[in-house]
Amino acid sequence: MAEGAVLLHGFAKPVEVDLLADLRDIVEQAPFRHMVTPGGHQMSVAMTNCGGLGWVTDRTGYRYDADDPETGKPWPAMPPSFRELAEQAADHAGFGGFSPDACLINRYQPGARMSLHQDEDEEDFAAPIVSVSLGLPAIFLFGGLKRSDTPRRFRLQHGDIAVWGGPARLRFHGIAPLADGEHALLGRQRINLTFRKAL
Ligand code: MD6
Ligand code: FE
Repeated sequence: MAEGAVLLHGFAKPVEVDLLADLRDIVEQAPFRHMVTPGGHQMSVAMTNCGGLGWVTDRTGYRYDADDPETGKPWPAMPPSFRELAEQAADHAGFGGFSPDACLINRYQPGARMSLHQDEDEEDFAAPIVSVSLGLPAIFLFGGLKRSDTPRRFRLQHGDIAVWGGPARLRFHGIAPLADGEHALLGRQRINLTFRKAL
């Protein structure tokens, strides 16, 4: 996609059944919820997390937290199926030694979108981000280092993994409003797993 940003088509397909079984367990312990931004807007994307740290937003700001604010309990552990896939994808993309401590799980229903943003809440920008797409296809908006740079558009399909780091780590990006459809395994939704090293 750009220097430091690689799209691995179908990379997650061989383990889709394991991923979805583990996802079901996570969502039972930490259900999807629509978080509120510091500006007071409820996000159209529903979120949960697994791993030692989870990304959260509320009226006070964005942060990583070891506990789910809804339950007060630690986020569910990152299952080996998730961790191994993320580490292998990073390796494949040329980022050896990636060891994620956070996995943000996004659920898009038709019409949900993610406006252009930078992933900048992590301590260390040396580690890449690994982003797994499952379910309905989406249009990934991939911009530059300035908000005003016109984004390019990439189609992300079930099983695709985007890995980006190095010179691409702070590029603006987002997801266009999800088109309606029906996916054989996931129905009317798209799930995105985003692995990061937060600390
Ligand atoms: C999504 N992804 O794919 C939203 N961020 O649903 C992201 O915000 C993202 O895909 C950083 C790197 C890759 C991503
Ligand atoms: Fe992002």
